[in-house]
Amino acid sequence: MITFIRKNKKAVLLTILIVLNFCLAAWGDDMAGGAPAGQRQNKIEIKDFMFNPPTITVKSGETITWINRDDEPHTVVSVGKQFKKSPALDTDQQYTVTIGTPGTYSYFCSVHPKMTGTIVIEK
Ligand SMILES: [Cu+2]
Repeated sequence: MITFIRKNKKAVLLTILIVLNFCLAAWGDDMAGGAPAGQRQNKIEIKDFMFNPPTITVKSGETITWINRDDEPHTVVSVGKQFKKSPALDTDQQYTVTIGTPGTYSYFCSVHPKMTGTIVIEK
């Protein structure tokens, strides 16, 4: 009986640890976002020389943030110079733009011009 209780205690402790871990992970995610609550996060990850997602649709005035997950530097440059180009982004560096005018915006990485992406701005 005593061994059963001991084992049970271990299981309870383990469960608490797992739940705590989950909470911390969620909290960490929130902190990384940095945007006020209620605002949609439009994130584009740069990984393996690709913009992911390659096409993103956002509402006018919302922010769009790129984050470089590669070890190589990348940039974000509007094909039609419709928004300010980013500096070279090192690993884990971010770049954010806000576009107000609805339309379709193509962009590329000036270091690797084959890397392309599209932003669709809705009203
Ligand atoms: Cu690049």
